Amino acid sequence: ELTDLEQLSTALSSPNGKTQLKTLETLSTLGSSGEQVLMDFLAKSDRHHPTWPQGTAFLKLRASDSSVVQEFLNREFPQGMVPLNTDRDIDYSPLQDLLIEQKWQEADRLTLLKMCELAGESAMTRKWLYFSEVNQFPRTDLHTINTLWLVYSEGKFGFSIQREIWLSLGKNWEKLWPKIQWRTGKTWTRYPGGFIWDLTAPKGHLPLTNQLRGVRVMDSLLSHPAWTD
Ligand code: UYC
Repeated sequence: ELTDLEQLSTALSSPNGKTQLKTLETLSTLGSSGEQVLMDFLAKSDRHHPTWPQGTAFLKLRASDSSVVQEFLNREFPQGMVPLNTDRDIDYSPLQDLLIEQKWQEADRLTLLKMCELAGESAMTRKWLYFSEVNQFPRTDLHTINTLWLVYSEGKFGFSIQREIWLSLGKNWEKLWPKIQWRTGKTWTRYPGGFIWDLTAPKGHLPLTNQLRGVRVMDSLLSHPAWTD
């Protein structure tokens, strides 16, 4: 007969995201025995390919005041759950820090700056991107940025999520905007105050890509080969 904790431990690997989220929430209310299950879950997880339940478990453990938990996190995951792989020597640790702290608006701005850094010096001065620069982004770095957003947002935010929604709408931008709440009726959502800067936002709401100069940058991001191999 399985104990309740064993059942919860098994449910962490459920194929159903809602079940996983509920289980993570339940475990985080059970004190040290729940924390032990969450630590075991992280300890046996694939560190090279973290997914959002690991990120959520990490965030729940991080909020604990237990020194056992804090020592475990400092020892095993001193920088967070996401390996910061880069082909262009970019430091994504400030972005990981902001996302761990759930500072969504600052993380959104830093995401653009890091992509400008990725594009090169002229983009860093310009502070916005050409679609031709986005096309040349290394897959590695786009994966790192996307995984950071996914893992710390319960799987809600990131370019790959926006891409899935966009594909499900037949690549129709006019259908995408209301779906991710970037437009309501005829009204564009105003930056920054109109956007929702927390996890109550609809799936795919963040990160933002300004549409002032058209859809080509967003098209390059969502069509990038990073998402198909
Ligand atoms: N803004 O409306 N946006 C800005 C968005 C549009 C505009 C920044 C997103 C529509 C101007 C970000 C949407 C539009 C500025 C975003 C949105 C418009 C600005 C700051 C929903 C008018 C001042 C970073 C699609 C009808 C800056 C940056 C400037 C800024 C994001 C106007 C992140 C997702 C078509 C005038 N908007 N933007 O990129 O360049 O500047 O003058 O998308």
